[in-house]
Amino acid sequence: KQQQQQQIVAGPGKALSKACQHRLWPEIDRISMEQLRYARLGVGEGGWQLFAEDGEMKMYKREEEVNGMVVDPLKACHMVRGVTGHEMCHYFFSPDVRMDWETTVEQMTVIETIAEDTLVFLQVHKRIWPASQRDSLFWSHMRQVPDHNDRDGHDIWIVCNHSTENPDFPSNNGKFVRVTLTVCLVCQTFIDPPKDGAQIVRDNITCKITYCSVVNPGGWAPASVLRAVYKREYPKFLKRFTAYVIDQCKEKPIMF
Ligand code: 18C
Repeated sequence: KQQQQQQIVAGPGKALSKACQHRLWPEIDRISMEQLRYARLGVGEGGWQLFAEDGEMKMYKREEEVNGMVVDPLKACHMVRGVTGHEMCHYFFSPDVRMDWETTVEQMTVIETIAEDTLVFLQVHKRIWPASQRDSLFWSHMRQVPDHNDRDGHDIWIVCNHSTENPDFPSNNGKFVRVTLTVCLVCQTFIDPPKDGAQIVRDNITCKITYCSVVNPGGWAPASVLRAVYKREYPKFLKRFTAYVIDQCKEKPIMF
């Protein structure tokens, strides 16, 4: 219990998530922290292959199949100037802006608000012809975690999305095939201190992001088509999402 509480406390004066009373909390806490550790491992070991690169954005995958279905894990690293980790995670988590940047989603519903930092989403994705249309049902949790390696005391922000079940929204109900997913976005803020103690402006901040994803298509789909979709959609997502956050933040006060 004490160990669990240490993980939940985000930092001095920061409260426990109100989600900690919920039946899903042990799973949410465990998977979010596992994903944080996994994201922080480098790509030097573990058979990661670079498959897309654009400036500082690098995307790696491992080719994996389960029962003949492609489930290639993906890990992407990027440095984004002018925004903080809190800002990146805020826009990734918030349902209010999901449809502004997300291009794989046709319809999004929040089916449960567990707490202000923990929601359950049902999403219907765009159909890729000739495969069946997919949907996904997942909890999404956002958290600030102290970074013990950062002497300046900047926290890490994480959003973790992980598939769940809900009897009111059964899977494979005849209309859609349900994909399962585990996704995390982990962000660290770096500040280049301005000279003479001047105020920190957006030019002084850089955000290091790591995005990890494993999606199981839930039903058979041709491996070559799936890998082509991955190769097109992941770089498109990361470029579009980071550009969106930069644009949203540029005239706003910095949210540390
Ligand atoms: O992480 C991202 N978004 C989050 C918020 O929405 C959340 C969502 C994860 C997406 C899960 C993948 C759903 C696949 C649905 C089908 C693909 C539609 C493509 C439409 C193209 C116009 O965590 C950002 C997600 C970034 C994009 C991921 C693309 C992954 C493709 C996986 C394909 C799996 C099944 C495809 C089925 C049939 C293909 C022949």
